[in-house]
Order: sequence, then structure tokens, then C-alpha cells
Amino acid sequence: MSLEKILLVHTRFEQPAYRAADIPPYTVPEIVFAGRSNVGKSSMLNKLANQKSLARVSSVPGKTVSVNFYRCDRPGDFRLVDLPGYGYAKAARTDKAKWSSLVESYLIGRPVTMAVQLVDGRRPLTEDDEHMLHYFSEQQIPFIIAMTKMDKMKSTEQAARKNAFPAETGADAAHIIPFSARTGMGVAELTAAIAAALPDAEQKES
Ligand SMILES: Nc1nc2c(ncn2[C@@H]2O[C@H](COP(=O)(O)OP(=O)(O)OP(=O)(O)O)[C@@H](O)[C@H]2O)c(=O)[nH]1
Ligand SMILES: [Mg+2]
Repeated sequence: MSLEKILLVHTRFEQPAYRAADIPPYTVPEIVFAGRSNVGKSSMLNKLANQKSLARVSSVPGKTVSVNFYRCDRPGDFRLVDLPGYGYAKAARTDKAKWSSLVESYLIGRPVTMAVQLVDGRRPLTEDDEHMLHYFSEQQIPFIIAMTKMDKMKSTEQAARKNAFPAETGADAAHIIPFSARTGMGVAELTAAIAAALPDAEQKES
């Protein structure tokens, strides 16, 4: 079986962190998932791990307020880290401040292996999305941009958005992956990108 098919199937929920003090020490490579609230982070994790309810999916934005750590211990040993979604317009200012302080506590100085920045494929980047990408570049954290909810577009619109995205994001087309948690579009590509980023992933296949 190919590494891409088995890479994430043994993922389990490890722990949430609601406060900086709950963030576990860095011990294994970490792949981080970032993006606006409701963009599809939890749905993506479930789809990648091929598990229906690994991460809680909600149609109500702004529910997840913790950094959630998922652990995959074979093949290899690494974490998938689901950051709380940002940009929820109705969030109270105190909640926004909490978000920043928790996410900063996690990210600052963390040697993240790769970031997956989720962006709604139908829309241009928000200022917050740009801040995240800027941060990853500055910290030299390799990143992939995943265009989510591609199934909501007809194929002509999908093609147009795919063409527009490199210019809109300033990212190389090779680092942009159109994705759908509904249809499975992009699952193989994203899993392959994660496998390639992990140290020694290939060797640990057996
Ligand atoms: N059509 C479609 N809907 C999706 C897709 N991914 C997620 N959704 C829907 O979008 C809503 C939000 O999905 P979540 O996965 O909970 O989003 P999230 O980014 O984890 O949101 P927060 O936890 O609030 O940050 C849910 O109603 C999902 O069913 C997709 O690929 N296609
Ligand atoms: Mg979520």
C-alpha cells in the first residue's frame, strides 16, 4: 500500500490546549492547520484520517477555542495541530485577544515542520490569512495553501479560481492544493505533501 494511503489513518485525538500552560512540549514533528473559522479545518482532518468524527465539525463558526493536538504514531510519530479558527466577526474582543495570545503562545519559537493554510477556494484571502502566511514565510515554515470547499463550485469556476490563486496569494502553484472534504479532491496531494515534509517518512513505511 502506498504511504499516502496509510499515513494518517492511525491519527487519534491527543489533547486540547485552552491555555498556554496546557500546550504540550515539542517532542515530535508537527503539521499545523490554520484558517478562518468555518473554512473546513476539522472536516479536512477527518477526511485526511478517513475518520468521521475525529475532529468536531460544526456549522456554527467560532466554536473551537482550543489548539487541538492529534497524534499519529505509525508510521513515524508526529502531530497534526488544529489551530482555533480566526476571523469570526461576531466574536467578542476579549475572545479575539484570547485567540491571539493562545496561538502566539503555541507558534512562537515552535519548530513547526509544515503549515497547511486553509482558504475558502471561492474567496480572496482575508487580512488575517495574509498575516498567517506572512508569519509562516518569516519563520521559514514551509506552507501549503489548501483551497477548501471546491465542491461548491462548478468546474468552470473551479478552473478560474485555480488559475487566479497563485496571483492572489503570491504562492507558487505547486504549493496550492484544491481540496474538498465532500468529494475527496486533493486528499492524495495533501497527504503526499505532508509525507514529503516529515523527516524519514519514507523509511518508516515498513
Ligand atoms: N460543501 C462543503 N462543505 C464543507 C467542506 N468542508 C467543511 N464544510 C462545512 O463547513 C462547515 C465548517 O466546517 P468545519 O470543518 O467545522 O470548519 P472549521 O474550520 O474546523 O471551523 P472552526 O472549528 O470554527 O474553526 C461545516 O458545516 C462543514 O460541513 C467541504 O469541503 N465542502
Ligand atoms: Mg474546527
